[in-house]
Amino acid sequence: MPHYGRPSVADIELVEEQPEDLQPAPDIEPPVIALPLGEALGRAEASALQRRRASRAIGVVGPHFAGKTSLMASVYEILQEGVVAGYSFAGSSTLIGFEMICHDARAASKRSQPHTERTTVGADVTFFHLDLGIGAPATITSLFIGDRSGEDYLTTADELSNAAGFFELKRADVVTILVNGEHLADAKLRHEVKASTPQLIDALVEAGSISARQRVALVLTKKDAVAASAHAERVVADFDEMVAGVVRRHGNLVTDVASFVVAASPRIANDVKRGEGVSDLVAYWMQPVGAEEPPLAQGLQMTRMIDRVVVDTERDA
Ligand SMILES: Nc1nc2c(ncn2[C@@H]2O[C@H](COP(=O)(O)OP(=O)(O)O)[C@@H](O)[C@H]2O)c(=O)[nH]1
Ligand SMILES: [Mg+2]
Repeated sequence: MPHYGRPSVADIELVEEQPEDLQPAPDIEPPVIALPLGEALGRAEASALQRRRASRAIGVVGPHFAGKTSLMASVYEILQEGVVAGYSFAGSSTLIGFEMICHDARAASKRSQPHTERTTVGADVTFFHLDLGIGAPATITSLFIGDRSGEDYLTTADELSNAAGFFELKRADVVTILVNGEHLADAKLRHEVKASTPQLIDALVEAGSISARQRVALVLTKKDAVAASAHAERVVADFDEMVAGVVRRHGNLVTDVASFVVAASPRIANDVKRGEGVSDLVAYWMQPVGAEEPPLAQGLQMTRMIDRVVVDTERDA
């Protein structure tokens, strides 16, 4: 049900779900440089591609199992289905990498038991790359999303020197921190999540990995699990408190702090849709940096967190 004058996740999803022939023609010029259809990029390759055209660098941070890989798969997936936050898919040099993680995510959502993920623990950071087009004639911006194994980040709170090496965060336009919603809803794991997330963020700030000129996105993952839990409201309150704490402690340092709720790869059969909330995050990632012209009014507006998790799923019940 669209609410005119008050953009929400529901409106964005309606646009995405239009049949392909109703969507505006992307009118995108093909990238001039032929792209390899490769796996995730290493540091040098990503840097070379980054110099090619306007780009956004995104660092994704979160403990193992928070949903980092699923989130990246979901960004690729929703772009294959249609226009996301005004942007159309215009190419990628990490197509094979995306196809691999999407395959894994689809397989995982059919399994009842969690599986071991593909990311190699201890490996150096790898980047996924997407070219996104907007407007006619299309302006293309490259999006680079850094993926490092969860364990490297888990140890960060203890080892500040480790964080100093996280160059992909230092160079990121948006540092994206994932909070495992399923764990936050779990009575046994809740306290650990509530303690470790702020610790991780403080450590990254202290190490200079999060600094001025950057924006911070806090993302509550596994919305389906949160909505299905008996403690959905408490999870939302806990997450809100975490966000408020980050704003309080680091709001003066960073350019902006925003929060999101996503379901990249839902497993629970409720009203939460696959990829829900991900387009809002993409819109935030793509926001102009520095003196750049804004590509298009995004109309992105934050809904109260509680509405995004609880009311959304109960409204149709
Ligand atoms: N219920 C639920 N599970 C999810 C969601 N997204 C990811 N997962 C599961 O969470 C586990 C960890 O996800 P993964 O993306 O590998 O996390 P990573 O270790 O941070 O890269 C996998 O079993 C995923 O299937 C979601 O939206 N809902
Ligand atoms: Mg992973």
